[in-house]
Amino acid sequence: ATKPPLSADQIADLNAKHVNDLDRDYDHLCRQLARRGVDAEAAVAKVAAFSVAIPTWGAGRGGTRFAKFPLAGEPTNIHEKLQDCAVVQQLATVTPRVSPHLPWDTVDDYVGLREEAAELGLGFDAINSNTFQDQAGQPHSYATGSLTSSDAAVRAQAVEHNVECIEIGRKLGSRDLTVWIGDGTNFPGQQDLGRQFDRYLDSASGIYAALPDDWRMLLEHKMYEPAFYSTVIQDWGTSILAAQELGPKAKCLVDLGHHAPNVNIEQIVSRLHRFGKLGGFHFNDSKYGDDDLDSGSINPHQLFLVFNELIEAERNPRDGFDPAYMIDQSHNVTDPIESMLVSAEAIVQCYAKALLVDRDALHDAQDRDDVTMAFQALRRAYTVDVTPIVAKARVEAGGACDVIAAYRASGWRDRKAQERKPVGLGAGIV
Ligand code: PSV
Ligand code: MN
Ligand code: MN
Repeated sequence: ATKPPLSADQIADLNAKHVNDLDRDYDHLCRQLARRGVDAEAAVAKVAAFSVAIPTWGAGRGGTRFAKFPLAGEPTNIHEKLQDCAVVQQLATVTPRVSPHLPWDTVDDYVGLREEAAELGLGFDAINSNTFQDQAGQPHSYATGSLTSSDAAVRAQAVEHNVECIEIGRKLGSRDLTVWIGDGTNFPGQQDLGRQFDRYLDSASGIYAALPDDWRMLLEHKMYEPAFYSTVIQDWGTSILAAQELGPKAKCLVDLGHHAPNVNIEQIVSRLHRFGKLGGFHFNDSKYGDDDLDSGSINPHQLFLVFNELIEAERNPRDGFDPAYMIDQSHNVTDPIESMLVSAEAIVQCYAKALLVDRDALHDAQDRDDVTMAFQALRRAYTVDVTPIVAKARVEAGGACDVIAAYRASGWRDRKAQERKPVGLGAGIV
């Protein structure tokens, strides 16, 4: 039996205040949408089936390279992080899986960790490997890069770490390995750009060879940082070339913050899908670079347009369509649980809006080159307040009508501030 951290009765009590209003708002929206020929109940069913994984590292206060400001009661180990993720899942009901990062989440007993998560109502999603930092006791440094280092012993160590991540992932019940490397150069001439990529392909094929049949290797690109002159896996072009070279189990992962400014990310989604290579997503938002801000906080329209492409992709599957959806954010100034709650809600809202697009009208307008009506098909869906649809699906799944109010009423963080050991200053900067 699961042992959820919050009391289900308390959530139901809090919901009792809202259910009449919610039903009225939902009925009104259903009637409004029905006039347009849109089925709100179908959207609720799709929303109820949607889920997005949350990152273990998102459960703690993040930091910048300048400072981290700890929060009283924040989790300091994987066990406490799982508890906080379980709180998010209980209230939001769309985040049933957690994505771990290794070696940050190292434990002695992974089978036990899987059982512990299951008791909290959680499973595990993609395993993230980490060869972008040195770890205590590791024989070789990643100062010269990892999978692409000019030093064969360093490359072997980085491959071995990824293979170990797969082994750990099997124990946890994961089926994806996400590989992001920080390798690149800071000076022109520092490395040969071609040979560096050759070394990547060679190392990556060593990892690929260790993948079980039902696993995928998700290649995550990022334009820059920590390397500032060139990055080996810098964009979706390099990513898809590598994925094609490696084989069918290699796919591309799109992190919304990892592109040049103003890049059309929804078009990248469409392109990757066209060639069966869209493997996963890291949701976040950004203003300037890889800011890892809360999803939908800066550009919710972009998030909607991304989901619009994802729905088109789902309707036209190529090579299967099963992207691993995950939040990848750094919560520097908020309670991480609150950020994950509102981010999950923002993601589902954009998905729900994209579900409301009248696709026949859109495709018809596109075929007739009616630019105004094609854009109107998107605009009409985007401007709908889908709060009742999303809340309805959540309450029916046992979650909270108002996620933040319920979380605050639970007193969770204050209780944890009494129980958990304080975080040391400067600890855990990532
Ligand atoms: C790199 O910026 C990244 O987006 C990758 O997904 C890493 O695993 C994560 O951030 C680390 O915080
Ligand atoms: Mn990411
Ligand atoms: Mn990132």
